[in-house]
Amino acid sequence: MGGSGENTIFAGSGDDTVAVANFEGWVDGGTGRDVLKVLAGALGDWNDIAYMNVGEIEVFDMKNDADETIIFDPYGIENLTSEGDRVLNGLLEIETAASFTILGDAGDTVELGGFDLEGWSRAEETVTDGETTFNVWTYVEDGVTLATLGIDAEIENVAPVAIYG
Ligand SMILES: [Ca+2]
Ligand SMILES: [Ca+2]
Ligand SMILES: [Ca+2]
Repeated sequence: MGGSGENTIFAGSGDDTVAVANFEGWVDGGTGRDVLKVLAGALGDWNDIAYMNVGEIEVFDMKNDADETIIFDPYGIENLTSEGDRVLNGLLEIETAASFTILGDAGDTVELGGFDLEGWSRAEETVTDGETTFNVWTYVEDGVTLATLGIDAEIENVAPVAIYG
C-alpha cells in the first residue's frame, strides 16, 4: 500500500505498511500493527512524530538511506497509537498501549523530548525482532511510565533533548 499527495489513507484492520512521500495528507493505520514507511525526503518540515498527520501507527520506519532528524514527544504518543506495538510488548513481556517502535539508518537522529529529561532511560538489555536489534527507552514522569520505545540499534544518535523552551 502506498500513497502520496494530499490523500487520506485509512489502512483499516490488519497489519499494514503505508509508504508516504510527504505528510500533507492524513494516514490512519487502523487496528493492527501498522508501519509508516517514510520515503527519503518525505519529512520536510515535519519532525515531531507525535504531532504528524498520522494515527493508529505503531512503527515509524525511516530506513531509507537518507539522514533524518525526528523528535519523539512522549506526551503525544496517544496521538500515534491507542494499541501500542504488540510486537515490542511481546518482546518485553509487558502490556501497554504506550509503546512504539522506530526503525532507521545509522545517520538518523532521534531526539527524545519531555519536561524531565532525566525521566528517559535506556535499558541495558536490547531486544531482537528478526534481524533488527532494538534499544529500549522508557520515559517515566512522577513514577508513571508514559512511553516505551524500541529504537533500532542502527540509529547512533539517540538522546534526550530539551525541546521545550
Ligand atoms: Ca491496520
Ligand atoms: Ca494500528
Ligand atoms: Ca533515514
